[in-house]
Amino acid sequence: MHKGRARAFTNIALIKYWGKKDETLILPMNNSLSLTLDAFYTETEVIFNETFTQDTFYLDGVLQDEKATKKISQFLDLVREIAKKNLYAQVTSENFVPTAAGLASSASGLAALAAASNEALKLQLSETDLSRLARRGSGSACRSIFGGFVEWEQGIDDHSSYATPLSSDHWEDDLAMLFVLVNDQQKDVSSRDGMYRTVTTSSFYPGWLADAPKDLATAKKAIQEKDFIALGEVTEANGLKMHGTTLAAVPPFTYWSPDSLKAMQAVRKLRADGINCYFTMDAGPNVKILVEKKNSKDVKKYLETLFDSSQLVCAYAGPGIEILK
Ligand code: FM0
Repeated sequence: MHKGRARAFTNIALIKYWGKKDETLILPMNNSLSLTLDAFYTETEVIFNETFTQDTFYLDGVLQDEKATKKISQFLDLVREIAKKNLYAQVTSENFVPTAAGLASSASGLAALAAASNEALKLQLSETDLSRLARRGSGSACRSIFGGFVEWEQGIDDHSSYATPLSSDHWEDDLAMLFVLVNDQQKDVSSRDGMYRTVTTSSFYPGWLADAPKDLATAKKAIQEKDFIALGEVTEANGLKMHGTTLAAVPPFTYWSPDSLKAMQAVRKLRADGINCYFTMDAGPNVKILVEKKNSKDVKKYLETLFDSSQLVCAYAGPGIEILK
């Protein structure tokens, strides 16, 4: 029996990954940049055993169906290939997210599974190797191997596409990200399907691609200079551009709900009142607000006048993967 356990934290992109140039290897169309956060994480245990006759996957105590297990199995196939061992596994994952957040994260999940597999089979993969491996499970997972600010270099092949931590003199410790958890009845288009539809059909996609490298350079410069306004402005602008591409997809779609717009409006109002904060969104209706730690209480206080306090979660910068005993 070979057993490993690991924890990985979720990350939120400030410069988004949106579109693949290789669907199988999960190579992105552009570099992205994220902040790893402490508030949401996944703990995963993986056991490889000679006696197992198939892969099984438990998530939050519930045995998963064929479809959910298949994604895990395909990822484990990569691990088995590296290990040169043909053993089935039992994967047990727990997502630590606030109840009903709708934030079950593939980034923290696949990063934790990569790290737990490495431990179980004593593969001795470096963090860069783990980032490459996690990427094959879910693109954004390659960034969750590391803490703080992280850049995913798109690369041109499997070997050259991986994430690295950005040196920032610990500036991320002065920052916070406030989550506005928006309940929405509507079923989201998954990020995987959404970005595929956008790349293949949206006439706005070339505009996104033209701007992404400039936005990335602006964000990296802002981090170097600890310029919060510059980082916030480019984060908000880049997120809006990503969401703009979905409107021209065929068929068109949007991740925004009325409450997402309400949260965006609140951010603009706070800024007008002199509190610097900026929003971003991913493949769902939740809104994430980047703010300096010193202002996070004021932002939360104002949002509490508009949303239920159970919908608001304040996160700070988080660490990279952790091996659990
Ligand atoms: O995180 O198809 O990693 O940069 O969150 O599994 O590779 O779930 F929605 C925007 C994440 C996309 C932006 O995509 O896709 C970001 C997004 P996969 P992911």
